Amino acid sequence: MQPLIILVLHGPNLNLLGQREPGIYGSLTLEEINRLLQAEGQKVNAQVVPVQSNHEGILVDTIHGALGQYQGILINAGAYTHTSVALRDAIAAVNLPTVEVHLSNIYRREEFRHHSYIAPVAIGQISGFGVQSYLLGLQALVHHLRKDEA
Ligand code: CA2
Repeated sequence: MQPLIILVLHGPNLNLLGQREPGIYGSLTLEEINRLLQAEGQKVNAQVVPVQSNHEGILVDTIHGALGQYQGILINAGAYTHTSVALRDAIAAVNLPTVEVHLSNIYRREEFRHHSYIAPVAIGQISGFGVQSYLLGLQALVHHLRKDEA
């Protein structure tokens, strides 16, 4: 089984996890989520490399830099999910298999969160399961990549 390298991208404000709004986003910090993802990755021979930024351009640059370095992308674009054509175009440009995840169920929240610019360029989306959204998203991405390998 070939080792996979997965880029995990966290968008704006997710660095505040565990410190505010635990009712919506849970009580785990981003560091704790990253550690859980790395442990999950180890089980399936995938190295997980997390990056968080509050800046759209840095996220775009990081996606560009992923080409040739990573086999897939797991992304929670945060609020940029609902606003960023630039992130969507970057994902489409690198054409790496990408899974979109959200801690909260974006379809049970305000109307403006119901639309994702990322969804049409992702292989799938998992929303509403807290930290499990990330872990399920990683499993789905690895499963998709291994299927391509076979
Ligand atoms: O549910 C998700 O994962 C979201 O991507 C989170 C974004 C939100 O804009 C999306 O609609 C859904 C917001 C992340 C903000 O994270 C915070 C964490 C702690 C305190 C305040 C914000």
